[in-house]
Amino acid sequence: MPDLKKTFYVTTPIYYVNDIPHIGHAYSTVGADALARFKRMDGYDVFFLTGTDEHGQKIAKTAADEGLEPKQLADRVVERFKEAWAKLGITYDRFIRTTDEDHRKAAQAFFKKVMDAGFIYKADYEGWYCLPDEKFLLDSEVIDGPGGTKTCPDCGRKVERIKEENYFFKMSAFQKQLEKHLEDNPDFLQPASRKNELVNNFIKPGLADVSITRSTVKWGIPAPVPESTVIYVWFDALVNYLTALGWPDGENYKKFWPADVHIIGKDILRFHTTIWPTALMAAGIPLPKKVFGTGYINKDGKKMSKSLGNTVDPFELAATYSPDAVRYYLLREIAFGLDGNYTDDAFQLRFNGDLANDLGNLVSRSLTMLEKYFEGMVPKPGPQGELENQLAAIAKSYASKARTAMEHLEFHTTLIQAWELVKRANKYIEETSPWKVAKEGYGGKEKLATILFSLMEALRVTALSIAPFLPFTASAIWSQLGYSDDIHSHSLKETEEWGKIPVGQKIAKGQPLFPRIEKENKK
Ligand code: ME8
Repeated sequence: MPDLKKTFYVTTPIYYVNDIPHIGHAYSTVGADALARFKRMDGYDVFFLTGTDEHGQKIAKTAADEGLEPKQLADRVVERFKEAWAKLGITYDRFIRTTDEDHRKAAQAFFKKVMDAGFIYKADYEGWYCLPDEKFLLDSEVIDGPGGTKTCPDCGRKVERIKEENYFFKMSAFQKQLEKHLEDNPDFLQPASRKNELVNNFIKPGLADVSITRSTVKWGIPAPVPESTVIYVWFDALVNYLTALGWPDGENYKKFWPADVHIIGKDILRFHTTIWPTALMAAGIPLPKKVFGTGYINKDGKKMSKSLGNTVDPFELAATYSPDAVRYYLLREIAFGLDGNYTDDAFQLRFNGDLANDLGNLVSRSLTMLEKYFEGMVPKPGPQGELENQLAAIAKSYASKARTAMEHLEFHTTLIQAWELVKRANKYIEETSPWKVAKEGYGGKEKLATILFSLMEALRVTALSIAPFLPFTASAIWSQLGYSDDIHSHSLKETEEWGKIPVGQKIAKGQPLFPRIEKENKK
């Protein structure tokens, strides 16, 4: 029997190793992880790629400034990324490094393919280069800076004038084809709000040919040409999405390409929607289905930067409060395509409100009552009434709503939907007042059993619903409910099956999931 499972390929940017992981890197990676986990639970065979971008002038310079060889710097920083992702529960299938041997081969083969197709030529490059962005800029693009200098239109930093004999990719040949692709595939570039700006500013005015080698840079993959020159870092980095699948002949390439979504930040949307698709066209390779550009996270309304000293360390936050609190903040507070803000106050509000009050209390109150009234054993319920039907209806409607929201990477909407059940269950406790039923005996033990059974069901469905987003918390709820297997091997479909928790299952109440942050403990 052929394997008929649907496949899903999701990627993050590969991060430069000149910086240690910060909350911006965590943002795109946590988003990709939530999506990968969601799709796995929804029955897809998923390949989730992340990694590091290790070549180029910027890395060479940072390494030299620190008295290291570039590879030594990369080896050191890669460990920081891997540790960070382990702490945040990131379930990548491959961590690619552009210094990996298979990537060197793939980047060279890709270059050669585009050259053999006739889209690479040699010429002089004279123009501007933005080192922090590793980006060539035209005279018309740079901005006048202080003292006759020129600055980068994107990052605002000083650009340098370079003159090199390089190889160029004939991107201009794909103008019409790219425009048509964008028209025919409205979902290719998301969110839609970023599309107009990109098309009007960079595509419609005309695609310029782009230099894809650097003859004055030593740290890179040697280009497959007679001269000794390296492949331009972006023409090397983008190919990582193919390398990871074993392009051109690998089984995974046949299985997973084209990528379902490249998740990236808005800063690099232009590379992913101009050079990348046109180079793929030149090489005769199908285009990814979607490129999703996230917004930027600012700190207290200001751009985060090392020089301003206002970067947020997500791993310190994770160590203090829990990795899931960080994941939840990133996915719930900010709509994935929009710019967002980190503030300690907003973090505390989300933590104390949604996590401690709503979710944490629901779990602890419900399990405490089950221990008290039924010796910690899930009781056989009596007939369902109107209130139970309402709870069940909310639970059953989650999966299809979540699927729709996740198609557009609307993590915050999906979490709002998951919280509908949490909130409704909390209200159900107030409405049914199980402590009164127990004390006054009306409705009898059967009524009490129905209430507690329904609450256990609400917790079961909640644990499954939040599993892609708060994986550690979901596992904790699952084992407190008495399950001994791994919640992450379960299916989204089970959220639609009300009444599934086994009668007689013994729960094991644990520590509070989210102890409130009190003002004096505030960081
Ligand atoms: O650009 N808010 O790597 P990079 C949100 N190597 N996201 C942020 C962020 C912030 N403040 N800061 C960074 C590169 N990011 C290339 C990519 S891909 C083939 C090569 C995230 O280390 C965002 O996703 O500069 C952005 O696109 C990415 O980190 C840039 O990481």
